Amino acid sequence: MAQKNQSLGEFIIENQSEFQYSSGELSRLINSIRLAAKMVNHEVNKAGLVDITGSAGDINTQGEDQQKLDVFANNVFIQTLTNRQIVCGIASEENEDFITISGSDKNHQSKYVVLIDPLDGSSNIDVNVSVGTIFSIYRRVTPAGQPVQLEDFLQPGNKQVAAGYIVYGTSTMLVYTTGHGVNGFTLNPALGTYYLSHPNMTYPENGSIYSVNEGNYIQFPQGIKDYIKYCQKEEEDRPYTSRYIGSLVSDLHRNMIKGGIYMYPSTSKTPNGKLRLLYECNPMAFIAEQANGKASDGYKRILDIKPTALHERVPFICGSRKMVEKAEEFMAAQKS
Ligand code: AHM
Ligand code: MG
Repeated sequence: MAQKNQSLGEFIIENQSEFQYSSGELSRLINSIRLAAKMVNHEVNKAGLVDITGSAGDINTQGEDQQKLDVFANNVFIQTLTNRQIVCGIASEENEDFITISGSDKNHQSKYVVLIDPLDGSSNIDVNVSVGTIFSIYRRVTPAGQPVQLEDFLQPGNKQVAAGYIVYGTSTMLVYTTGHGVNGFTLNPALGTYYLSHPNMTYPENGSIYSVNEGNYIQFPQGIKDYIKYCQKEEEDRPYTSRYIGSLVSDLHRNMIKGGIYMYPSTSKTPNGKLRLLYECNPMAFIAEQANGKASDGYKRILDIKPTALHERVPFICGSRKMVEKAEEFMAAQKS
């Protein structure tokens, strides 16, 4: 039973049995992510000092290379997961190809693969705006004991066993699901411990916030244009408020708490939108559904899409259930 103020470590142990395979492996994996996220958080919080201590590409005072934060985050997550011998493969938005965790045969016995966007929205770092990490975990489909294959990563989102995000914001929060609802933990930086602050998070069924890059408006499909006009129309519960940070994790986190819809549709220049199915859309869609929300490409459920490539992109509409359904109605009305 989730108790407010419980630490994440306690929560993981207590809820381990909820997971159908319950060997403790998944719990250890989430624990590793928690640790890596603390290291990234520490670095993100110092980002404003870059101008004082030297910028990426420089050598710092200790004679170490300054890394760009997204490269740093990528390395931290990969190294933490690799060193703990907890996964058999990792795919990252930052890497062209997936990584096979090689070494002893014991490593290959691991059943899980992790897909990760180590630092999403990293263009926001220079201006002190929140960024995030997104992760997604699957059981491999090829036999354990062998090197992982591409098919272990190209599974539809409905096969995820866990997914989550970390938002490095005014506070740092880790939010995740193992398919039994969504829980949010806030980091107490003085103690270095995450505490359960948002038990059983749910999207309000309806909301009044819409989040979209309206600079792309003229390139949007007609259905999205019509839906945006609907959001802006003066009616009993409208116009809705427009809020767009341009940092997926923060935009979705706010909308989950307050009620809202996030859209990154196709544009005439980018027919598949911008966001990546495996690293961004699937984990966020799993969380949204677990929180009574909905995620769609405009016509169908994100989690049912069968991926064909690691870095595949997809139009993404995610948020309060009734709002996403309304956007889908507008899309359907324009479908030729
Ligand atoms: P990134 O993975 O290169 O950081 O891009 C993803 C980000 C999301 O966080 C955000 O929602 C979106 O890109 C913003 O894109 P745009 O600036 O085109 O609105
Ligand atoms: Mg990203």
